[in-house]
Amino acid sequence: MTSRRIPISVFFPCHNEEENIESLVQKTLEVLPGISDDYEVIVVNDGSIDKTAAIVDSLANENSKVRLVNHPVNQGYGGALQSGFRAATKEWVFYTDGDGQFDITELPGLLDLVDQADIITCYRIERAEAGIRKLNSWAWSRLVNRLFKLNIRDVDCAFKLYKRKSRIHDDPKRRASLPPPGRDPKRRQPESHFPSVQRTFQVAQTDSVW
Ligand SMILES: Nc1nc2c(ncn2[C@@H]2O[C@H](COP(=O)(O)OP(=O)(O)OP(=O)(O)O)[C@@H](O)[C@H]2O)c(=O)[nH]1
Ligand SMILES: [Mg+2]
Repeated sequence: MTSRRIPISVFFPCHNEEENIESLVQKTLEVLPGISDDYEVIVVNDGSIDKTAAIVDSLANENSKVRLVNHPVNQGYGGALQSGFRAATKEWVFYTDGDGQFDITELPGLLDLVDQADIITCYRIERAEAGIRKLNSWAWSRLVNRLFKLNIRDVDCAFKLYKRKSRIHDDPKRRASLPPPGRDPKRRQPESHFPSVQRTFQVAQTDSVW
């Protein structure tokens, strides 16, 4: 694994996650010092009617690296993501779901790719979904990929790392060192370079165990 360290904001969209959020934040605070000297953990509480906000408030009082962004009224998952991105202040921004469905200890593995990509988006090796959810998910991914001329294997995977300012294509030396477009059979390598977003972003995909 890389010894690369990055400034990073980690955020979690949360709606009624009183049973999960404390352990997720604590686990994250154990993981982040291993990959960063400059980090923050943001919880976006999206109009929860349980104790999510109170729990995060008390975590924030104990640790200045923890912040609560509060939506008094539910704005939905997309609204919570927007708030998380707006609140994040570090060079790299990572988010995953506040229910702890994904394993935050897999985050350090993504750092292998930060020198080659602006967006590192994971895909689930095993999906626990079945039936209509699986079909919905498949159709949604096809639609998004078709509309935006992308080739993202698992659009819905909530385990993503973004570089705040993506300018690596402006740097000819870095561009020259990147592997050629196309599928790369090795995991944790850029899988493809997407023509429609290539001017702005370099996208890499890697696995995440669910
Ligand atoms: N901001 C926001 N987040 C929500 C809302 N509903 C759920 N969430 C959060 O979004 C994340 C994903 O929601 P889930 O209900 O786990 O959805 P899912 O992962 O597709 O479904 P499960 O398989 O049941 O876990 C969790 O972190 C929730 O707290 C909402 O209305 N607003
Ligand atoms: Mg979930």
